[in-house]
Amino acid sequence: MKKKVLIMPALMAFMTMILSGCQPLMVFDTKGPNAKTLSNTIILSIIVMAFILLVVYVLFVFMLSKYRASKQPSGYEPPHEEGSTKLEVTWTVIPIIIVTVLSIVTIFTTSKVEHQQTGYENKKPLVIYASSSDWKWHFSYPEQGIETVNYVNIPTDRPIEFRLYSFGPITSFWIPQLAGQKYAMSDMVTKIHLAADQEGSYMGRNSNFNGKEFAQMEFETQAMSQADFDKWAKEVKANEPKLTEAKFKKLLKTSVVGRESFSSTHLSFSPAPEMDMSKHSGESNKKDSHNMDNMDGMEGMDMSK
Ligand SMILES: [Cu+2]
Repeated sequence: MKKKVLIMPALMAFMTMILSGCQPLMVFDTKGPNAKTLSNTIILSIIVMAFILLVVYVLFVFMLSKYRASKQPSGYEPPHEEGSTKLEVTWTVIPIIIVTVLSIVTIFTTSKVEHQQTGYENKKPLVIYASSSDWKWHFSYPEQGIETVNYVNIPTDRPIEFRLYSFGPITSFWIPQLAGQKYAMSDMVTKIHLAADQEGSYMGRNSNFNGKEFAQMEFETQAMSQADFDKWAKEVKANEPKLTEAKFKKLLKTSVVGRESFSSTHLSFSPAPEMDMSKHSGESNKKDSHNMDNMDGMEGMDMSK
């Protein structure tokens, strides 16, 4: 009995470690509105689950002591008892309420983080294409006309829209302190919305095991002021080499590389799969934004591929 009571806090501590992505509590140390929403949902779920466990353990102790072996004569048979409607209703309704409440919270959270953050509606999001290949991350900035490998710089106080896809197997894009994870696939683009409230360096990684150098698929996300960001982008544009198709192909083949910067993007010769939506929607191949916006509703369908 005593042992079981001790297992619970140990298990909770272990779960916290797992949920925080190994680095203790990183998921709860949020630096942006979307991450904050997700973190609050996780904390609420943990509180609800801890409360359920508490009730179960209290009932467990109560039952054990109330119905423990007593000094009845050996031939004693307890009176036959019919099922209790009151109890049946109680232990059916309570789980339904718990699941309903958690479902509603989860639906609201998911819907909230799928859209632009509250407080940032008036700002135009900065679009960054984040594509993965074995085993690295490519970040293309169409607005700035630059590309980086294994690191991404973003301005603070501006919504960021990452458009994810992959040059190889499915990977998962995850910056724990800024947003939840989302899959990057080879034939379509998924979007992740986030914003950084504070300047700082945040770890990002692939959270979907995809092979030998999976552990190397980390990148640094550096959030800086808009002025610093503009200065950095200008410097990359002026000083770094152009990304040619040959160079890009070679880069895709190399398994592990460090940080790299280029003054042009691969989008010109190797466009993101969102450009060819005809495969998915059956509509003609249009690049208009309306067509791209339709993708949100299609993700469920496409995930089955
Ligand atoms: Cu697809």
